[in-house]
Amino acid sequence: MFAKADIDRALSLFKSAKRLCCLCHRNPDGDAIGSMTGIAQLLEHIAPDIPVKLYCYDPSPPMFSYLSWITRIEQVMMPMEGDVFIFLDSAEPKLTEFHESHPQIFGKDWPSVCFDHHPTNTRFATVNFIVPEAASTCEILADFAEAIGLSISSEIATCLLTGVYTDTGGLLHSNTTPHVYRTVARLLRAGARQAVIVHHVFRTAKLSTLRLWGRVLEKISLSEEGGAISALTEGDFRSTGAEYSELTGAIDYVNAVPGMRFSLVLAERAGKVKGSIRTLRDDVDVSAMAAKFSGGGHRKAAGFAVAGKLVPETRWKVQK
Ligand SMILES: [Mn+2]
Repeated sequence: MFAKADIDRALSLFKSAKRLCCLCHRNPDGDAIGSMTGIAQLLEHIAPDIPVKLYCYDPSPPMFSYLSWITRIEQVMMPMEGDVFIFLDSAEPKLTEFHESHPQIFGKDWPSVCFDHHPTNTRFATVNFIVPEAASTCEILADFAEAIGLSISSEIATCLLTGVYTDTGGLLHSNTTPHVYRTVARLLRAGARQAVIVHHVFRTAKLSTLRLWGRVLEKISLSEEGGAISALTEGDFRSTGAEYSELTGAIDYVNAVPGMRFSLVLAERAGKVKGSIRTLRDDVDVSAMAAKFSGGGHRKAAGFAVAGKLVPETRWKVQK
């Protein structure tokens, strides 16, 4: 699955580092957090004497507090000479939000290794493990550990299974391949705490989240193009007391309306409108729709962000 030359290069980069700096995308999801805490602990075995740092622009959602190493994630980063960066689940530098403050770490002159499953990955790192067929970055890391003959501890398995579960919607999305199930089997055998993950990730919701999702659902409208569309203003977030990150997952319910070509959830955030698009259909490519707004993603799940705000539009017609 991986080229031996890439594995050798990555391992020698890991072992030659002064510090190993793991970095995932901002607004981290279960795959970003799971892959970052998972690789950090694998690196401890690969290069035992080298300090491992974990960075994310935004704090981890509290639901992942059961993961080991979660408290070691820092939001302020100070790259130093000799650092080797490990990028997780990030298709391009700007998704980490460190691209403007620390552009140097994304250049070919700075040694780095990237693990990612997004087909839009720009291969910006020195060594790239990009596997678009993988449903999650955590799945790639499980294979990487196997490829280099590392056994996975129960703690690491819990981190990796978290990403496998969240990026497949609890093994329900169409990206849930036989290989995903094989990975799940391996991680469970390694002692992944499945019940803990299910409880925290799928069976726990704050009151503000439920109220926000209520807004999403009551505001669904159907467009002439066959889209189920909902839109949340900053006022919706204010009045429900929900954070932007609490929107994650709501779109799956919008996507449940029968007969639609796609679903779209728009949300205002800090002068931008962010859009998430999903489809259940094979003949619709939502990453192409997102690309029209300079976004990207997968055929069945994509997103974009444009500057501006949401303005309601009411259409009236005469009924005879
Ligand atoms: Mn992912």
